[in-house]
Amino acid sequence: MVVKTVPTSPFADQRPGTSGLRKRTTVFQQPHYLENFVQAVLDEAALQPGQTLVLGGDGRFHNREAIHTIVRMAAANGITHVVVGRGGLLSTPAASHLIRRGVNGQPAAGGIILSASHNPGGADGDFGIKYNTGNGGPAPEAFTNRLAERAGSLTAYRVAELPAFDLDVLGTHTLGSLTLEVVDPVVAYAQLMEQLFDFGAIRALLTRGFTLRFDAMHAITGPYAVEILERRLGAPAGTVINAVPLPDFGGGHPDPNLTYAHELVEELFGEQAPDFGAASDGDGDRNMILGRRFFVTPSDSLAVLAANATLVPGYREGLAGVARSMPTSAAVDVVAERLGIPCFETPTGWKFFGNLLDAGRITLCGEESFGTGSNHVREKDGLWAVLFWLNIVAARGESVEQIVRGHWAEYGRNFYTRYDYEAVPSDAANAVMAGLRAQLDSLPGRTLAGRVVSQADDFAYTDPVDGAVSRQQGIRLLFQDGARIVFRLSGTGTEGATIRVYIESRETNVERLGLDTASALADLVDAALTVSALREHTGRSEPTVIT
Ligand code: G16
Repeated sequence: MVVKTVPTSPFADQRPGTSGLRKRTTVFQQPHYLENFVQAVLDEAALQPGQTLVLGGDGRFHNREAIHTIVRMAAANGITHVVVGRGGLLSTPAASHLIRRGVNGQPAAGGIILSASHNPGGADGDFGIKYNTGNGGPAPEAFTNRLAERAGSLTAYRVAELPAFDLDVLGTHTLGSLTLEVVDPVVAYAQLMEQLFDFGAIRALLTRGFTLRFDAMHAITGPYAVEILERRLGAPAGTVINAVPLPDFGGGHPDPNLTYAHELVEELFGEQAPDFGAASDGDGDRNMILGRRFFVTPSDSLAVLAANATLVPGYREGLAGVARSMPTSAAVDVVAERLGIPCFETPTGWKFFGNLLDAGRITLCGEESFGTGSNHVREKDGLWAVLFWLNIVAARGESVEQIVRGHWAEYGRNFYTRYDYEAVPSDAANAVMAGLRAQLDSLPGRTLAGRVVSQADDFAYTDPVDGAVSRQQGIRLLFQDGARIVFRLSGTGTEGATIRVYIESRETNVERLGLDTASALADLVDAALTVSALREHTGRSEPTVIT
């Protein structure tokens, strides 16, 4: 096997964000750009001969070329065993499962996942790459910090000349000292789902005429959803729409929210609406849940799953604890308190749940950004959330809307919305955050939107398991009545900055539980925009997306 050492110049922008390195595809197509970062990952991961690396991506434009390059670099760096999904495809949760489960009972040492998640794909879209460690979860911050330093100082990378190999042929390929195993991307994941959920009850629900629609948005979950929902659970053919993964996601934006999943939303809010609708994102880890003419906020979804977990076989024994990211509404906190279990508040980013899951301190976790998951893998999991909901619907014999309204009646309601201002010039976004930071000391005690600010801070988190500290994770304005306004800059965008404003109020008055979210939160939205001077700093009068 011939190994070439290729001189390279370091790239200053190879610092992973909330979830790996995400850039324009054209940035990744620059000579040596991908290779430079992959070399840093392989150096930092330091796999030993005999250890297994899992490799796969969401199938977006450039996925296949990148997989070929990474296989050749893995071989050149002494890795002897790579497991890759057929066609170079693996959803993010399936990759996490494969790392944990490994092959032949031997867990993998880590995995490389190619995805820019919900960001558009294609030659003009985005591309991304991240490393997951042996627990199946995104590498922790300490790792990604070291990685960024290494990528920023590399002067050469190694790549092997290998015989041609075909990613579409299942089985073992021997390539010099490397064994490349091409596996079916769906089977192991589908088996895991069958272990967790009552497929019999869901099948019976569908047989009784319960109708559902799943929008795979031409992204990775198509084959998974067809196999699980249509083949294993018996939903009619065509239940899964936009089921064929395409390199540019059919020109769409594979983000399962009310704005981008509009085809599904129109059907679920139309005359002939099915009973249940769901969508997932580019790499299959996000989910949106809809009932007939009813939207479930991700924060409420997490709370409902926690409250009903013991109806599901995989969680029948109850939950050790729950966690949510700081900007996620406190709806799940109320459930945790009622159940007498701990509830952790972490910074945004799935990597922060890893230690809590590994230590057995939580079973379920979730985020406002359409992500829910559990200890079954170390990523959020879109289809898992859909199956969890279907299992609950089957067990309770109620509609999605009845379940959520019943939940509000029992636990109170956390009205919740998020305003995103995308592609804002970085200077303007930084000015918004700096302006807020400058007011932190003077805000407590002030009245905004008729409510008294009880605390204002820049969220910092100390990991309860390893003591690692993460600072500057978002500006919080906490109100005496439980309302909150949070400001942060996204760590996943690729153009300028994205300002996220998260707004929440708590309601227990039964007369007001059914209010429309926009009117319930209107005064807090006004207060948020005023106190941050967001319109003045950015010149934006409207957000790009409201969820
Ligand atoms: C990633 C992270 C999530 C995070 C989301 C949004 O999800 O894994 O934990 O909530 O980004 O992050 P930000 O607000 O910084 O843009 P995904 O689905 O994009 O991989």
